[in-house]
Amino acid sequence: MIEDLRQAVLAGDFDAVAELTRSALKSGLAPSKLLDEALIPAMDVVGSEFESGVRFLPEMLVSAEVMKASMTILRPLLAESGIAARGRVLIGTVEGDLHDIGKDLVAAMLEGAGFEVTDLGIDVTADQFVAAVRENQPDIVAMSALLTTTMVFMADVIDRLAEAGLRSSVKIIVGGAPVTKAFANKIGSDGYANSAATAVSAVKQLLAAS
Ligand code: B1M
Repeated sequence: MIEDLRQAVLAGDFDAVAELTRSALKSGLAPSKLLDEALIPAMDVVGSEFESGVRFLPEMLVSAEVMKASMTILRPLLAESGIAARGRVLIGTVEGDLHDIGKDLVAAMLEGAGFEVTDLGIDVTADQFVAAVRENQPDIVAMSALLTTTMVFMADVIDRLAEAGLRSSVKIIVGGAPVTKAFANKIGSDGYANSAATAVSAVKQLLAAS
Protein backbone atom coordinates (compact mmCIF):
# COMPACT_ATOMS: atom_id res chain seq x y z
CA MET A 1 0.00 0.00 0.00
CA ILE A 2 2.90 2.33 0.84
CA GLU A 3 4.54 1.51 -2.49
CA ASP A 4 1.22 2.07 -4.36
CA LEU A 5 0.92 5.49 -2.73
CA ARG A 6 4.51 6.37 -3.65
CA GLN A 7 3.84 5.31 -7.24
CA ALA A 8 0.59 7.32 -7.39
CA VAL A 9 2.49 10.50 -6.43
CA LEU A 10 5.15 9.72 -9.03
CA ALA A 11 2.47 9.11 -11.66
CA GLY A 12 0.57 12.26 -10.68
CA ASP A 13 -2.62 10.24 -10.16
CA PHE A 14 -5.04 12.40 -8.11
CA ASP A 15 -7.87 9.88 -7.81
CA ALA A 16 -5.61 7.01 -6.80
CA VAL A 17 -3.73 9.07 -4.23
CA ALA A 18 -6.83 10.11 -2.29
CA GLU A 19 -8.23 6.59 -2.41
CA LEU A 20 -4.94 5.00 -1.35
CA THR A 21 -4.41 7.49 1.48
CA ARG A 22 -7.86 6.75 2.88
CA SER A 23 -7.50 2.99 2.63
CA ALA A 24 -3.99 3.05 4.12
CA LEU A 25 -5.33 4.97 7.12
CA LYS A 26 -8.29 2.61 7.37
CA SER A 27 -5.92 -0.35 7.46
CA GLY A 28 -4.23 1.21 10.50
CA LEU A 29 -1.13 2.80 8.96
CA ALA A 30 -0.03 5.93 10.81
CA PRO A 31 -0.22 9.28 8.95
CA SER A 32 3.47 9.88 9.72
CA LYS A 33 4.39 6.55 8.11
CA LEU A 34 2.58 7.53 4.89
CA LEU A 35 4.46 10.81 4.88
CA ASP A 36 7.90 9.42 5.69
CA GLU A 37 7.77 6.26 3.60
CA ALA A 38 5.61 7.21 0.61
CA LEU A 39 5.03 10.93 0.05
CA ILE A 40 8.41 12.46 0.93
CA PRO A 41 10.46 9.72 -0.81
CA ALA A 42 8.28 10.18 -3.93
CA MET A 43 9.02 13.91 -3.96
CA ASP A 44 12.74 13.15 -3.60
CA VAL A 45 12.55 10.99 -6.74
CA VAL A 46 10.60 13.72 -8.54
CA GLY A 47 13.30 16.23 -7.56
CA SER A 48 16.23 14.12 -8.71
CA GLU A 49 14.50 13.19 -11.97
CA PHE A 50 13.84 16.89 -12.56
CA GLU A 51 17.49 17.62 -11.88
CA SER A 52 18.65 14.98 -14.33
CA GLY A 53 16.23 16.12 -17.02
CA VAL A 54 13.97 13.05 -16.93
CA ARG A 55 11.02 15.06 -15.60
CA PHE A 56 9.93 18.58 -16.47
CA LEU A 57 8.46 21.43 -14.44
CA PRO A 58 4.75 20.70 -15.18
CA GLU A 59 5.23 17.10 -14.06
CA MET A 60 6.93 18.26 -10.86
CA LEU A 61 3.96 20.58 -10.25
CA VAL A 62 1.42 17.80 -10.81
CA SER A 63 3.22 15.53 -8.34
CA ALA A 64 3.30 18.38 -5.83
CA GLU A 65 -0.45 18.92 -6.22
CA VAL A 66 -1.07 15.19 -5.87
CA MET A 67 1.01 15.11 -2.70
CA LYS A 68 -1.08 18.00 -1.40
CA ALA A 69 -4.26 16.01 -2.08
CA SER A 70 -2.94 13.34 0.27
CA MET A 71 -1.78 15.97 2.78
CA THR A 72 -5.30 17.45 2.85
CA ILE A 73 -6.45 14.14 4.29
CA LEU A 74 -3.42 13.67 6.58
CA ARG A 75 -3.07 17.22 7.89
CA PRO A 76 -6.01 17.24 10.32
CA LEU A 77 -4.80 13.91 11.71
CA LEU A 78 -1.29 15.25 12.22
CA ALA A 79 -2.72 18.33 13.87
CA GLU A 80 -5.12 16.48 16.21
CA SER A 81 -4.10 17.30 19.75
CA GLY A 82 -6.49 19.20 21.99
CA ILE A 83 -3.59 20.55 24.07
CA ALA A 84 -3.85 24.20 25.22
CA ALA A 85 -1.73 26.58 23.10
CA ARG A 86 1.95 26.34 24.06
CA GLY A 87 2.95 29.50 22.24
CA ARG A 88 2.45 31.47 19.04
CA VAL A 89 4.33 30.74 15.84
CA LEU A 90 4.42 32.85 12.69
CA ILE A 91 5.52 30.82 9.67
CA GLY A 92 6.16 31.53 6.00
CA THR A 93 8.21 30.62 2.95
CA VAL A 94 10.61 33.47 2.18
CA GLU A 95 10.55 35.95 -0.67
CA GLY A 96 10.90 34.54 -4.18
CA ASP A 97 10.17 31.00 -3.06
CA LEU A 98 6.94 29.21 -3.99
CA HIS A 99 7.61 25.87 -2.28
CA ASP A 100 5.07 25.27 0.45
CA ILE A 101 4.73 21.54 1.05
CA GLY A 102 7.48 21.33 3.68
CA LYS A 103 6.38 24.58 5.31
CA ASP A 104 2.79 23.29 5.48
CA LEU A 105 4.04 20.12 7.12
CA VAL A 106 6.03 22.04 9.71
CA ALA A 107 2.93 24.18 10.40
CA ALA A 108 0.73 21.09 10.77
CA MET A 109 3.17 19.38 13.14
CA LEU A 110 3.46 22.52 15.26
CA GLU A 111 -0.33 22.79 15.42
CA GLY A 112 -0.40 19.13 16.37
CA ALA A 113 2.02 19.86 19.19
CA GLY A 114 -0.30 22.55 20.55
CA PHE A 115 1.12 25.75 19.08
CA GLU A 116 -1.06 28.50 17.66
CA VAL A 117 0.24 28.90 14.11
CA THR A 118 -0.26 31.85 11.77
CA ASP A 119 0.76 30.89 8.25
CA LEU A 120 1.80 33.78 6.00
CA GLY A 121 2.04 31.50 2.96
CA ILE A 122 4.70 31.67 0.26
CA ASP A 123 6.87 34.42 -1.23
CA VAL A 124 6.75 36.37 2.03
CA THR A 125 8.89 39.51 1.96
CA ALA A 126 10.92 40.80 4.90
CA ASP A 127 8.48 43.71 5.21
CA GLN A 128 5.56 41.31 5.43
CA PHE A 129 7.31 39.30 8.15
CA VAL A 130 8.01 42.49 10.10
CA ALA A 131 4.41 43.72 9.77
CA ALA A 132 3.07 40.33 10.83
CA VAL A 133 5.36 40.24 13.89
CA ARG A 134 4.01 43.66 14.91
CA GLU A 135 0.44 42.53 14.40
CA ASN A 136 0.57 39.01 15.86
CA GLN A 137 3.30 39.33 18.50
CA PRO A 138 4.42 35.72 18.07
CA ASP A 139 6.92 33.92 20.29
CA ILE A 140 8.56 32.30 17.27
CA VAL A 141 9.19 33.32 13.66
CA ALA A 142 9.68 30.24 11.46
CA MET A 143 11.05 30.59 7.93
CA SER A 144 11.26 28.00 5.20
CA ALA A 145 13.30 28.09 1.96
CA LEU A 146 13.83 25.41 -0.67
CA LEU A 147 16.11 27.27 -3.05
CA THR A 148 19.75 28.23 -2.62
CA THR A 149 18.79 31.52 -4.29
CA THR A 150 16.08 32.35 -1.72
CA MET A 151 17.58 31.10 1.56
CA VAL A 152 19.62 34.31 1.64
CA PHE A 153 16.38 36.27 2.20
CA MET A 154 16.16 34.69 5.66
CA ALA A 155 19.06 36.91 6.69
CA ASP A 156 17.17 39.96 5.36
CA VAL A 157 14.18 39.15 7.55
CA ILE A 158 16.42 38.88 10.62
CA ASP A 159 18.11 42.20 9.77
CA ARG A 160 14.79 43.94 9.14
CA LEU A 161 13.40 42.67 12.46
CA ALA A 162 16.47 44.09 14.20
CA GLU A 163 16.07 47.45 12.40
CA ALA A 164 12.43 47.54 13.50
CA GLY A 165 13.45 46.89 17.13
CA LEU A 166 11.59 43.58 17.16
CA ARG A 167 14.44 41.07 17.04
CA SER A 168 14.64 40.50 20.78
CA SER A 169 10.89 39.94 21.09
CA VAL A 170 10.97 36.71 19.05
CA LYS A 171 12.99 33.54 18.63
CA ILE A 172 13.78 32.61 15.05
CA ILE A 173 13.95 29.16 13.50
CA VAL A 174 14.89 28.37 9.90
CA GLY A 175 14.73 25.24 7.78
CA GLY A 176 14.23 23.75 4.33
CA ALA A 177 16.28 21.43 2.14
CA PRO A 178 19.28 23.71 1.36
CA VAL A 179 19.44 25.26 4.84
CA THR A 180 22.14 23.96 7.21
CA LYS A 181 22.89 24.51 10.87
CA ALA A 182 26.03 26.40 9.88
CA PHE A 183 23.98 28.71 7.64
CA ALA A 184 21.42 29.23 10.42
CA ASN A 185 24.21 30.19 12.84
CA LYS A 186 25.83 32.47 10.30
CA ILE A 187 22.68 34.53 9.72
CA GLY A 188 21.95 34.79 13.46
CA SER A 189 18.97 32.45 13.65
CA ASP A 190 18.23 31.07 17.13
CA GLY A 191 17.26 27.65 15.86
CA TYR A 192 17.41 25.27 12.93
CA ALA A 193 15.66 22.03 12.02
CA ASN A 194 15.95 19.69 9.07
CA SER A 195 12.50 18.11 9.32
CA ALA A 196 9.00 18.89 10.49
CA ALA A 197 9.37 16.61 13.51
CA THR A 198 12.66 18.14 14.62
CA ALA A 199 11.19 21.62 14.06
CA VAL A 200 8.70 20.88 16.83
CA SER A 201 11.39 19.86 19.33
CA ALA A 202 13.57 22.82 18.31
CA VAL A 203 10.69 25.25 18.88
CA LYS A 204 9.95 23.68 22.27
CA GLN A 205 13.62 24.02 23.24
CA LEU A 206 13.76 27.66 22.14
CA LEU A 207 10.73 28.51 24.24
CA ALA A 208 12.00 26.58 27.24
CA ALA A 209 15.28 28.48 27.07
CA SER A 210 13.62 31.90 26.87
CO1 B1M B 1 11.22 23.01 -6.99
N1 B1M B 1 13.13 22.77 -6.67
N2 B1M B 1 11.59 24.48 -8.20
N3 B1M B 1 9.33 22.99 -7.36
N4 B1M B 1 11.15 21.36 -6.10
C1 B1M B 1 13.51 21.77 -5.67
C2 B1M B 1 13.61 22.41 -4.30
C3 B1M B 1 14.92 21.28 -6.24
C4 B1M B 1 15.88 20.74 -5.15
C5 B1M B 1 14.66 20.24 -7.36
C6 B1M B 1 15.95 19.76 -7.99
O1 B1M B 1 16.43 20.40 -8.90
N5 B1M B 1 16.50 18.66 -7.51
C7 B1M B 1 15.45 22.60 -6.92
C8 B1M B 1 16.25 23.55 -6.02
C9 B1M B 1 17.70 23.58 -6.34
C10 B1M B 1 18.43 24.51 -5.43
O2 B1M B 1 18.11 25.66 -5.27
N6 B1M B 1 19.43 23.96 -4.80
C11 B1M B 1 14.13 23.21 -7.39
C12 B1M B 1 14.04 24.18 -8.43
C13 B1M B 1 15.33 24.48 -9.17
C14 B1M B 1 12.83 24.82 -8.75
C15 B1M B 1 12.61 25.91 -9.80
C16 B1M B 1 13.68 27.01 -9.84
C17 B1M B 1 12.49 25.18 -11.17
C18 B1M B 1 12.38 26.11 -12.37
O3 B1M B 1 11.50 26.92 -12.47
N7 B1M B 1 13.32 25.93 -13.28
C19 B1M B 1 11.22 26.48 -9.41
C20 B1M B 1 11.32 27.64 -8.43
C21 B1M B 1 9.98 28.28 -8.17
C22 B1M B 1 10.09 29.25 -7.01
O4 B1M B 1 10.00 28.85 -5.87
N8 B1M B 1 10.31 30.53 -7.31
C23 B1M B 1 10.62 25.28 -8.74
C24 B1M B 1 9.25 25.03 -8.71
C25 B1M B 1 8.67 23.94 -8.10
C26 B1M B 1 7.18 23.61 -8.20
C27 B1M B 1 6.28 24.85 -8.15
C28 B1M B 1 6.95 22.86 -9.49
C29 B1M B 1 7.00 22.60 -7.00
C30 B1M B 1 6.58 23.26 -5.67
C31 B1M B 1 5.10 23.14 -5.44
C32 B1M B 1 4.73 23.50 -4.02
O5 B1M B 1 5.52 23.50 -3.09
N9 B1M B 1 3.47 23.82 -3.88
C33 B1M B 1 8.44 22.10 -6.82
C34 B1M B 1 8.77 20.91 -6.12
C35 B1M B 1 7.61 20.02 -5.75
C36 B1M B 1 10.09 20.57 -5.79
C37 B1M B 1 10.63 19.27 -5.14
C38 B1M B 1 10.55 18.16 -6.19
C39 B1M B 1 9.92 18.77 -3.91
C40 B1M B 1 9.82 19.77 -2.75
C41 B1M B 1 8.92 19.20 -1.69
O6 B1M B 1 7.77 19.58 -1.59
N10 B1M B 1 9.44 18.18 -0.96
C42 B1M B 1 12.11 19.69 -4.75
C43 B1M B 1 13.09 18.54 -4.75
C44 B1M B 1 13.18 17.90 -3.37
O7 B1M B 1 13.05 18.56 -2.35
N11 B1M B 1 13.40 16.63 -3.34
C45 B1M B 1 12.32 20.87 -5.60
C46 B1M B 1 8.68 17.49 0.08
C47 B1M B 1 8.72 18.31 1.37
C48 B1M B 1 7.98 17.57 2.47
O8 B1M B 1 10.07 18.43 1.77
O9 B1M B 1 10.08 20.94 1.35
O10 B1M B 1 12.24 19.69 1.88
P1 B1M B 1 10.78 19.85 2.06
O11 B1M B 1 10.48 20.08 3.61
C49 B1M B 1 11.02 19.24 4.62
C50 B1M B 1 12.35 19.78 5.18
O12 B1M B 1 13.10 20.54 4.26
C51 B1M B 1 11.94 20.52 6.40
O13 B1M B 1 10.79 19.83 6.87
C52 B1M B 1 10.03 19.33 5.77
C53 B1M B 1 9.40 18.03 6.15
O14 B1M B 1 10.28 17.15 6.77
N12 B1M B 1 11.58 21.94 6.34
C54 B1M B 1 11.71 22.70 7.46
C55 B1M B 1 11.06 22.70 5.37
N13 B1M B 1 10.84 23.93 5.81
C56 B1M B 1 11.23 23.96 7.11
C57 B1M B 1 11.21 25.00 8.05
C58 B1M B 1 11.69 24.72 9.34
C59 B1M B 1 12.18 23.46 9.66
C60 B1M B 1 12.18 22.42 8.74
O15 B1M B 1 11.71 25.62 10.32
C61 B1M B 1 11.06 26.83 10.12
